Amino acid sequence: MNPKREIRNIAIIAHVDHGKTTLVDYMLRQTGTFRANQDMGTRVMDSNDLERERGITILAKNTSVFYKMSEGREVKINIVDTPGHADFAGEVERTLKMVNGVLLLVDAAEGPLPGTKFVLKKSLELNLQPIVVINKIDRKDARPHEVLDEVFELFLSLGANNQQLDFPTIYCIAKQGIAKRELTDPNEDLRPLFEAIVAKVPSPPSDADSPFQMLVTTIDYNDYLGRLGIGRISRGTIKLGSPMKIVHHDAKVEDARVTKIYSFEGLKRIEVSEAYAGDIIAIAGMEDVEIGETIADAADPTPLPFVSIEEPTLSMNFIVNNSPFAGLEGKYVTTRNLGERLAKELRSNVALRVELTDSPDVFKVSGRGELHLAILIETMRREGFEFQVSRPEVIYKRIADVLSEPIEHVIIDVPDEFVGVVIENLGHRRGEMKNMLQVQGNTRIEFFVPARGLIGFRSEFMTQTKGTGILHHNFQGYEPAKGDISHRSRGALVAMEDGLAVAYGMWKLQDRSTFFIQPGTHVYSGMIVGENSREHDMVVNVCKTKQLTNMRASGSDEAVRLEPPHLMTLEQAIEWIGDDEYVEVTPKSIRLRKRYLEHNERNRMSKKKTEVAEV
Ligand SMILES: Nc1nc2c(ncn2[C@@H]2O[C@H](COP(=O)(O)OP(=O)(O)OP(=O)(O)O)[C@@H](O)[C@H]2O)c(=O)[nH]1
Ligand SMILES: [Mg+2]
Repeated sequence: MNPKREIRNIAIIAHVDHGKTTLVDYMLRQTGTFRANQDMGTRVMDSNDLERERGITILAKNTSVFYKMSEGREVKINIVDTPGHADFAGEVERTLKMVNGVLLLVDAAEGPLPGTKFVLKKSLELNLQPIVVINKIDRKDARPHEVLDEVFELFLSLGANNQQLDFPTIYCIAKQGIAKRELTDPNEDLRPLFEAIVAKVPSPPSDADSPFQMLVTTIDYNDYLGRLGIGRISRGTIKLGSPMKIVHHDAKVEDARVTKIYSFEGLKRIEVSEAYAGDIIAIAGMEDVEIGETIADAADPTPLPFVSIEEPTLSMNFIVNNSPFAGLEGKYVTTRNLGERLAKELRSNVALRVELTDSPDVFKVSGRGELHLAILIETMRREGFEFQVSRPEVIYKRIADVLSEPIEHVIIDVPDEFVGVVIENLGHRRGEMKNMLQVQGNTRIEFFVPARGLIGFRSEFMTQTKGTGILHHNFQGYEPAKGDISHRSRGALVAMEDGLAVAYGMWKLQDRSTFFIQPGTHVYSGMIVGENSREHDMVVNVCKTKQLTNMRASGSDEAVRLEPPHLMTLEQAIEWIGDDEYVEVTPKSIRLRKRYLEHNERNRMSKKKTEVAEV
């Protein structure tokens, strides 16, 4: 082992989809992590099921490569691949504590977008060395020079200092593993990028002789070893069995034993017997360690500061399932199951909050956006959980005694013909237009919109722009609360009784409605089976079968031709429901229901509401 081994620690940051994970593939490939002819697949770092299904990165992950410089030196580059989607920005914030430099990827056609601004701001605040990577220069609509100017403007607007403004730029085609110093370079591999990393990113402090100190920035689980604390060693050396202390958030200090130490090599974690300052490692044997806590030498347990992660902006209630179908499809259904699972999630999902409510069956779960919460719900459902969730609500704050709400910075790219309809829609949602310009034949419009107003917007936007629009948004900040924003304009179709939905019963109703279920679906009284074409809710009997006596008289069953139902995804269901409705989530089903299932009770409750409103 050579404690003096050269190390660089970098994070790859960007707006969603600008090519981070793809670039990591080729960094791994070209440094021999995979044999030249080995079929490694694409986006290997996106290793969990939901990441692969959705084609996005959700969790930040570590890897490393050994790069041989042209003069023969070998440098270890620890790489953190981060998610670009705004809802997972908490992952970026915490992992930046591990690195000394960032590769800021920017799509050569799209240019800097809200996500670019957010991640760049965070890295400038931490004074990390940026390398700007203009990626996807192979795109037909690439405009690398303009994009570079826009990036420079962005640095300026974020108050970058002169040294930060002097960032190196590399042009890339991540998808082909090509990097160039100038657009005209004939180069065909990533060498220029690696060279820039080694030359420009400062090596981490490498004081291996002082007492050991490491901030835990990631937690992972290993089936055999339990909890792993991952971070960059700030100083000192760690050896198997060394006496250590964990300094907890509450300043309590606890003895800890190091049972295993891992170093990252490509996609593997390699067991090592010791590790030195500067390197990123995983430590096993510390069951109680949390993100943001320090592992330190027993003789000198001084804690390191953590970054403050931005607060959640959206919350939903997670409620124990009390529908008539409760417990039929899930493995974990009780209050205790739900409470324990959420507590476990809090230990690694740093941007999440869970609060108890007046009712023991209801947990208030808050996150950074709908997708943040939807991914948690989907993960839990796949693990066998069954529960209900309420309509997402934004989190208001009192700032200088003014009620304030979260505002999103929205950027929309649409063909000119849809500009009018988009402006009108966001106007209803209390959006304020900030800017409008032409980008590559499309119109780019910027708005500030209350986060509240964006709930349910995406699906309308896709329909209104016939799928051609592109929508980006990121948290901008809190502003004094805007006025009312109306929600759904259509009522729910509510099943009248328990039973099996049949085509005949549905067919009778379909002129007035869109169904969310197929015939043959088991329904219960109070379950939502579709959307009414009018504003009010309507109780319907979807289980109604044809009278036997009519059977022959009315001809064959061919008359029953049903429109295809609108089967909702989890996210669509969450966006659709109103205040008095829940989404019931089980490993097998996503159902919508009224909060009060019993029709009379529901009417009473809504009457009560009306009465209150009239006072
Ligand atoms: N044309 C072109 N497409 C690219 C290039 N690099 C990546 N892509 C494509 O861009 C899409 C997004 O790539 P990812 O690597 O998943 O992007 P990402 O930045 O990791 O995305 P998130 O982690 O979800 O933010 C994929 O379809 C890639 O194939 C490139 O150089 N040129
Ligand atoms: Mg990615």
